[in-house]
Amino acid sequence: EKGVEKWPRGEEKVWKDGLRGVDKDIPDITKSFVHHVQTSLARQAYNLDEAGAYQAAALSARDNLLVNWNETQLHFNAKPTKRAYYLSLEFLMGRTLDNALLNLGLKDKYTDGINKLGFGLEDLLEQERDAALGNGGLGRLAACYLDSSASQELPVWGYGLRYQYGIFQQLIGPDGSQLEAPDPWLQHDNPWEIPRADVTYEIRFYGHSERVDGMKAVWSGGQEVLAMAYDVMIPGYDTKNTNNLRLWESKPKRGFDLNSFNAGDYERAVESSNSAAAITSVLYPNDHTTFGKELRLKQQYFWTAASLSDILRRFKNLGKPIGEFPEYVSIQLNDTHPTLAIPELMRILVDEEDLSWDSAWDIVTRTFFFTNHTVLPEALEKWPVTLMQQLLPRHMQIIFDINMIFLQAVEKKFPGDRDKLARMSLIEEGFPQNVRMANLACIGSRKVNGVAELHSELLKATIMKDFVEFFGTDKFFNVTNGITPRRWLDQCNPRLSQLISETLKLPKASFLKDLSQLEGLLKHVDEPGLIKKWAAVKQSNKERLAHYVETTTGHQINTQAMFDVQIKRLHEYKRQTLNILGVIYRYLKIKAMTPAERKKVNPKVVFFAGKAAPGYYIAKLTIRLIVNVARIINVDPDTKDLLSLFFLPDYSVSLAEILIPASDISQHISTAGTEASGTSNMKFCLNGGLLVGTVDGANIEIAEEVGEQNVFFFGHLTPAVEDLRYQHMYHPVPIEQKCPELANVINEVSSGRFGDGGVYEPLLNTIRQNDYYLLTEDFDSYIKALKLVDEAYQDRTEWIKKSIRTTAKMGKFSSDRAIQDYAQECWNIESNKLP
Ligand code: B1H
Repeated sequence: EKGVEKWPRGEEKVWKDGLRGVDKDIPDITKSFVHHVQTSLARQAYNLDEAGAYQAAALSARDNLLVNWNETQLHFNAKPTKRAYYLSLEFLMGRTLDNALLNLGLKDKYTDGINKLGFGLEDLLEQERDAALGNGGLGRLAACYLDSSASQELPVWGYGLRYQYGIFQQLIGPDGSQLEAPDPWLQHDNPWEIPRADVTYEIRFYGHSERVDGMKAVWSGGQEVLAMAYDVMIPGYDTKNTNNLRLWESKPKRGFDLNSFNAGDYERAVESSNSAAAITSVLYPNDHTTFGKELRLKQQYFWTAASLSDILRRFKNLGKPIGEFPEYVSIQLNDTHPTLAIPELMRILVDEEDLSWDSAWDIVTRTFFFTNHTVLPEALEKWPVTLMQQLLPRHMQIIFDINMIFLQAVEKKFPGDRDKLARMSLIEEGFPQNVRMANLACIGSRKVNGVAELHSELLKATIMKDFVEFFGTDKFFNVTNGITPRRWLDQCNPRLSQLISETLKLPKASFLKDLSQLEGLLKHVDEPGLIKKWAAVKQSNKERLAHYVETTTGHQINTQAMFDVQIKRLHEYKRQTLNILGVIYRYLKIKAMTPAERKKVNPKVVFFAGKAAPGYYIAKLTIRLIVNVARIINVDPDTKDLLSLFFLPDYSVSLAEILIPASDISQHISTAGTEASGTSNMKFCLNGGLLVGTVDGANIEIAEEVGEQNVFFFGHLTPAVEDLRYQHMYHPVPIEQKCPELANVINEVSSGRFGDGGVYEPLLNTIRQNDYYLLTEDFDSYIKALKLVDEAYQDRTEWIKKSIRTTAKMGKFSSDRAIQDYAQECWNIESNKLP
């Protein structure tokens, strides 16, 4: 990438032949595998275990990716091209090998080759650890977007952090509670990254900022650390285009703090080198909450500063004037986490590039685009002014300056509206004063979007209301989230993908690149042959899950039962508590039945999985309750054939890939207006699972696509929520009156039916008292919806038809569509396919 005067050096033909040499060897999988066993792993046939064989297979696949990666970079460097950058603190990538082979179109060849060498590819795939550099939906969305960008040959790079520890490993303790263990995923070799020791930047913290003339300043002193790049190859599907995800690692600057060494203070020098390495050591596991921790702010600045330096260097290689920066660069801010990029670009342009404040602000506000992912108040990022002043003195000055100029404009437009000024200010007054990152992200960006229709409307009506009045509505828009059909159909459910291909008489690549083609299934819905095969695929996926559960927990599962799944981060707003209380209700119901009545019950297996933030007490209590209810009901001879319950520990992308294809029905039951979009809802439906849910997030758009008769909606609607909460606050009605069925379930828990009832009091009290998430309001309609689900499941043929219709209408939810929305509405970039 660095501008060499003439390239290649030496003779071009020799270089090209060399490349073709690699190309030619690609199909020769066994050769490249054996080669890596011998040279990269220094092992031999007789001592190669599955872990080693995975490594060899991965290294061999990596060779293919590298060739494509290099060619892609050359291709896009050949002429000035506008690029987009996706800045995200989270990339929840999961495993890579299977995805790489599918995208390269080499899966069959590898299956054969590896067979010949005495291994099974499926077993080797299981050896890979997930790259779990994210909390949940927001991080997985970033990963899907990278896949779609590469697959559509768009010049998009991701920028993130190379955490030493991904999201924690979840264990379940003897009493049923969640325990957390570290996830040192890099202690195993990671063949999917390329260390770039030559791509480093110095990042400053602390020190002081001195104004020079006017708006300009000099920031100096403090502490400097080094950011080093690691590149992760992102192969497109059915294309040579291979994009890049650049992750930064923090390191002590070489010769770091020489002064301390010279002064003989070896210990201090070592300590500060530890503190440099600490910046990228761990992913914060507090999904949806901000903690104001200094190290997190350090992560955010370290990452945005390194990424911007890198982006600016690449831009400068084009030799264009700085004023044209937004013509070549678009930067998407994945939530407010990278918002410091806004004052950082101002600092570079004003202090280092000598631009006037106004020209700099013009460039900034044409470069950035901001996606909001939640309207929950606890997730709105705020940073204490005092902390920011200390850690980033120059940025704090810039933020104050931006604010002053902005508030003057607001005052001009809405004279005398002091409340409005206070609400729109970048600074929240109080003790301490805080910087409001969402306000900064909004005013520093060209456009602002939410992640589903309802959410984007709520954004405009709530946290962005004043900004809509000020900027006008055009700045605000919607991009409904999407998921990549490569991983979430073809990879996780190869048999369904195959069946679809046969039914549509189309190669897989056809609908995997244009998911709207699934609609072609509609005209086959009534064919008995398809119905039978469709049911058989679901059945085999249920058996695969049952096998997984049996080998990991020892429990046998009735695969004839309906599989009901809720898998997502544990959070009160997602209402796993509603689900588990519903399970108890069902259990008590069956217990009270006569044997004859029990014969009519629809057998059901309920699965939960998901992690709770380590400090989220109520969410952890919910896990404990689920686990302990399971321990009772799974061994109750009266009910165990009709109802069983599993909390599968350590939810991950890889576990989702087993659970989702196996589900008959999945639950997306957030209090209306709280789940911005949800993306697993799309994954279940794409795999022919039906959905029970509230009228929230992307559930609404799914129902619009598949028809309301194919989803099971329940609960109050968003406009009612505010009033209901008000009533709960000021005119509370005892739960026995409001919802006697639920009151009864709660009493059973409380009285110790599932182990020490006292343990759960704090959880139960959230319902008895404020009931902020309105379980008492929605419980009855929830139970009714589940009853409709049971009834619908009785007519299996009709159910399968619903399933086929659901899959058929999922085209809209491809992340390819979502990325096109961003490419056209925001980034103004074009596809460019490698020859
Ligand atoms: C979503 C987050 C989130 N919204 C803060 N907000 C975090 C906020 O570590 N933090 O500080 C981490 C995550 N995540 C999710 O984004 C929404 O809840 C989902 O509804 C949505 O589908 C997903 C992707 O847009």
